[in-house]
Amino acid sequence: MRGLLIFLPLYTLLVFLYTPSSRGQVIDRRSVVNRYNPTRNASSLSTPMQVGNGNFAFGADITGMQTFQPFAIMSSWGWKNDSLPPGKTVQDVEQYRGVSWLNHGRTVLYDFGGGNPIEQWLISNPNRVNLGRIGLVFGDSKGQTLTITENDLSDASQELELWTGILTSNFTFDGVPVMVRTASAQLDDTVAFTVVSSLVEDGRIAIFIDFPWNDGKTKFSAPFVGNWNATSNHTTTLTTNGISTYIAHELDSSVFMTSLNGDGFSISRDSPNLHRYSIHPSGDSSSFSFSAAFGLEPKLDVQAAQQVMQSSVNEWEKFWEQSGFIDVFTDSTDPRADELQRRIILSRYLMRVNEAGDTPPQESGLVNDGWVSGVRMTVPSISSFFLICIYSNDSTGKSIFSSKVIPSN
Ligand SMILES: *[C@@H]1O[C@H](CO)[C@@H](O)[C@H](O)[C@H]1NC(C)=O
Ligand SMILES: *[C@@H]1O[C@H](CO)[C@@H](O)[C@H](O)[C@H]1NC(C)=O
Ligand SMILES: *[C@@H]1O[C@H](CO)[C@@H](O)[C@H](O)[C@H]1NC(C)=O
Ligand SMILES: *[C@@H]1O[C@H](CO)[C@@H](O)[C@H](O)[C@H]1NC(C)=O
Ligand SMILES: *[C@@H]1O[C@H](CO)[C@@H](O)[C@H](O)[C@H]1NC(C)=O
Ligand SMILES: CC(=O)N[C@H]1CO[C@H](CO)[C@@H](O)[C@@H]1O
Repeated sequence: MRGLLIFLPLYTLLVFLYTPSSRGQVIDRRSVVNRYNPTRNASSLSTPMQVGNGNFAFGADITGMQTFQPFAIMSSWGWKNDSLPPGKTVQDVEQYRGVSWLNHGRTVLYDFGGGNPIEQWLISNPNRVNLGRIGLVFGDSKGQTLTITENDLSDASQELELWTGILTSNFTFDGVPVMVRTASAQLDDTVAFTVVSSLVEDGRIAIFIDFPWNDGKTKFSAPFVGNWNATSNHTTTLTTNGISTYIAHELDSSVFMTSLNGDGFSISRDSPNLHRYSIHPSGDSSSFSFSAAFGLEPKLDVQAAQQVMQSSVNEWEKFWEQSGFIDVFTDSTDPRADELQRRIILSRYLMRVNEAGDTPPQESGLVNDGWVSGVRMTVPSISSFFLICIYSNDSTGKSIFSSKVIPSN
């Protein structure tokens, strides 16, 4: 009886705590998320808009592509080793030893201080490769390609819808409106675009795809990775065999494949000395959809842009709906709540694009190597902690740690 008396108030309290009405109303996640959609009117030179899936990220300029800025396309699997320093062998690399320092009474071997050129080679390798660049080409009414800059566009406005992962970019060129939609597939590493404009119908818009040389020297140069001038140090080869269209990009001993799909198009190499290819829509529609799948093997069944967009909508919605969610903003009277909520939402978007891959990279993200060695095991474990928080959900798919901050006054 005494036990019951003791436990009764506790039991009552628990019932009270778990009564749905006392847990507050369901968070309107969609409106909380989309409140913080990033918008722009010009490219940022330091911070591209990003679409991606954790294993793959694409940085976009104001056109929703990489027309004016060669932002990177990077992945969790796209790595390369530079050739060894002249006269050095794999054995030399394996035998490299850094300095030994006395640390708390014992000798600890560190990886630095072992002497160049091997030390520098180890710093530079492996390096994550910028897989390419995809942008728009503008032409005049006679079909001549124009050299233009971002200043030639007007009325630029861009919005990344965080809820769906779809980036919409509107601008006017030569008095004609253009809309570009950009998204990343979620279950493979494909980026897709839909370009809508009468310029497409008039044959005045094409797409280019280009490939940089990569080596350890540009490892830390995010958001611009790769060297676009060393065209003779690497090769690209276009294959169009009626079933598939793909470009093989070979750098030292690494080969990366870019497989293409789209509404009818023709593709040609701009020049044998360049790694730049032009893709011309062949239909007479005012809309052109195009997708590029990246991988170590050519892909026969590259998802159409429509499928990629749908995959983006489905998986992002699932992510926002089914993972843990924190709403500090709704009903809060604290003026700081809005900014805190904005940072929570944007961090979660960036974490999922940059850190939620099969092997999460260092904390600077998928497109910014940021650390000396290629692999850094401590950081994935820290990242995993955040990922566990982000992905935690109960069996019904509902958040297990939605929370609300009660206004402090
Ligand atoms: C780079 O070289 C190291 C050491 O030989 C090797 O273990 C690794 O697999 C190589 N990575 C790539 C991407 O070639
Ligand atoms: C800037 O972009 C926003 C949306 O991204 C748009 O509403 C606004 O009209 C744009 N402003 C200008 C000057 O283009
Ligand atoms: C882009 O244009 C479309 C069609 O006019 C419009 O629905 C959309 O809101 C615009 N988006 C931005 C970011 O300007
Ligand atoms: C490479 O080319 C770019 C323009 O494409 C230029 O800005 C850069 O200075 C060049 N770099 C070198 C090392 O020549
Ligand atoms: C390209 O190859 C040439 C010849 O091997 C070499 O001298 C040059 O340093 C290489 N360029 C880069 C950027 O690695
Ligand atoms: C991390 C985790 O448990 N994720 C699960 C969340 O819920 C969805 C749908 O119920 C599962 O598919 C995930 O595996």
